[in-house]
Amino acid sequence: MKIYRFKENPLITPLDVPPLHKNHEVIGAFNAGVAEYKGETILLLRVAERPLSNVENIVKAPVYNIKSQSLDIIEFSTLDTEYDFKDPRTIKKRSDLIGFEYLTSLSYIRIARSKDGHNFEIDDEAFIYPFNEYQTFGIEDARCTQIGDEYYINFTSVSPKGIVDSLVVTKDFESIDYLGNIFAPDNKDILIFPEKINDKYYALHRPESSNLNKRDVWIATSPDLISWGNHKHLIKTSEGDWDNGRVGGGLVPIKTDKGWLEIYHGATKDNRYCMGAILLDLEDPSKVIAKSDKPIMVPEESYEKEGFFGEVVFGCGGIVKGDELTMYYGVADTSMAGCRIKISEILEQLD
Ligand code: MAN
Repeated sequence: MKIYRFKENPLITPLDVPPLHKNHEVIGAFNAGVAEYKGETILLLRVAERPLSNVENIVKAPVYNIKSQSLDIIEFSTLDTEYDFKDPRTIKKRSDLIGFEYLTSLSYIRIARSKDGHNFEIDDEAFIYPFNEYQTFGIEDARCTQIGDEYYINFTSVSPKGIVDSLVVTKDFESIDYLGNIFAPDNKDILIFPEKINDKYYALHRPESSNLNKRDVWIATSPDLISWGNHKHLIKTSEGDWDNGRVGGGLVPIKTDKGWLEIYHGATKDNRYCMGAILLDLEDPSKVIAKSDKPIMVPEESYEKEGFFGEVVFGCGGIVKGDELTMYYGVADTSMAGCRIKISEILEQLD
């Protein structure tokens, strides 16, 4: 299977995005949801901003304050033995075996627009910025499902209450209507199918069981996109060498003659993220027809291997034209890249 990475990659880097907050730097413009709107390609970028720190041994955590509608900056000394700063994304309590106490950056969603799918212009303002108590640590990794002329955008909302998935809808990529939190904590990587199947909406989701140390993909149904039930386990991590840590949905499922094609991510226990593929039954997507035993894409290029958090390819959306998928994907938790893949070739690998 051949993957044609765009020669302009990376398409968008943090340097292309001016920070919205004073005394902050943009450290990531990545993991974007994708839509086509009025002939343009829209990327719903996850922009991560970090407070500037010019004092050695100080790490800062930005927290959105709902009351003052501004950021509180909490400071930690790296000499403080109560905390662990090894993972650049988080500040952890050493006494806690799992999880984190704070994030080192605050993410929100900002739009990049393009007429040719290669050259992007970035909006001056945020499109979706934290607006409630579930989002005080930020909002991340949007996915966008078009149903008719409505675009349903779901994203990860992070706060001390946990990691939930929230849903908004837009018709114009200017204003949004908030539809609430659709999956309870901890849950990420929700992918809403683009049409009803036998009169039900379907979504993939990735609950996290810390008791059993499980991060597998599940599937649920809904009459209205808001209440989700009928949860079933879909795919699990494998003993193999590329997805033994976690799996999670990636792109909005693509309808093909052979079934629903889901391009998902798998990560090792030490966080190397690749993309794999599964095929789900057209009439009942809770039935897995095939699963790739090898990844379809691995971090290979320098922009995929090196960055804020290296060895990551993380696709959240794409655009399908006939047999061709243009996938936009986050690289190294830093930038956005693009590639073209033939859907028929992915399906062949699943035979
Ligand atoms: C993980 C990573 C981070 C993210 C947090 C909260 O630690 O995916 O990038 O900010 O989870 O979702």
